[in-house]
Amino acid sequence: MPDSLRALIFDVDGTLADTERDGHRVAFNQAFADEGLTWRWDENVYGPLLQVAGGRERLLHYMADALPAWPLDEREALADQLHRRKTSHYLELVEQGAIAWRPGVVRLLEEVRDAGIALAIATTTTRANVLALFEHAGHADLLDAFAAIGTAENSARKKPDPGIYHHVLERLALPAGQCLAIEDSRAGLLAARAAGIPTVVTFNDYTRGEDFDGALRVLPGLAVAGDPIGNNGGAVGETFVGLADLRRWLSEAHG
Ligand code: XBP
Ligand code: MG
Repeated sequence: MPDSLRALIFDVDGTLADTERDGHRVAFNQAFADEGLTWRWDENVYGPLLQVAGGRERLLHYMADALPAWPLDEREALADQLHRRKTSHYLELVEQGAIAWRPGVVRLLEEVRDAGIALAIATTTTRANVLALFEHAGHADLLDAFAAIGTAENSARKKPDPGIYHHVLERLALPAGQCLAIEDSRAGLLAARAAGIPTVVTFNDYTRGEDFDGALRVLPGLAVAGDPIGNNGGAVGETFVGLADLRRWLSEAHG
């Protein structure tokens, strides 16, 4: 079957785990304190900043307002320094167990792996962050099941640019139509769709309400109360998105 599912490509931040509020955001603030800066990104400030993908890019965006008189090269040097520190704080937080998988994620990863379908990652975050998540949130063994792990280091441009998805498709050596992406944000959805990949959105508190036009399905998560995905006959309880759902949705996408 030319259109059958051959690979499932996961975004990381906000999709595999809710990393932003208690992870990246906290780490940015720790980096600001290290540098003697009074900047603090509370949850309300951080939400809109998430529209800018990439931690370094997010810092530069903020600094354009916070330090308007600084020449660009000095802002870039400070952004690099802050981002290095932020990454090291983030890794410490992950090591301390601050970040957990979103419900239903590990179950789906295992089901897809056991079915012999390729797993992949397409993220704008730093590679070390992805590896640490698997190692310290448990399930380091799952890393072996990933045929491609595309991270910030593999694409100069961040989502919504499709660069990271193109990289992952090339590594997988598969056509976009035989893959399915899972994303949590509009920027991620646009990136995957621009690479031609059918995409399921599992939104979170930061991305709820974004425009997900073009998604194959828009869900509150991979494990949801009630029966929004229609695979348990309407019974109330916890329902997990499984491989059968993904296959069904993908075949719908191909008409
Ligand atoms: C989300 C991002 C990242 C993180 C911070 O990536 O935009 O920038 O917020 O990580 P995705 P870095 O949803 O694609 O996983 O500071 O390492 O960029
Ligand atoms: Mg994301």
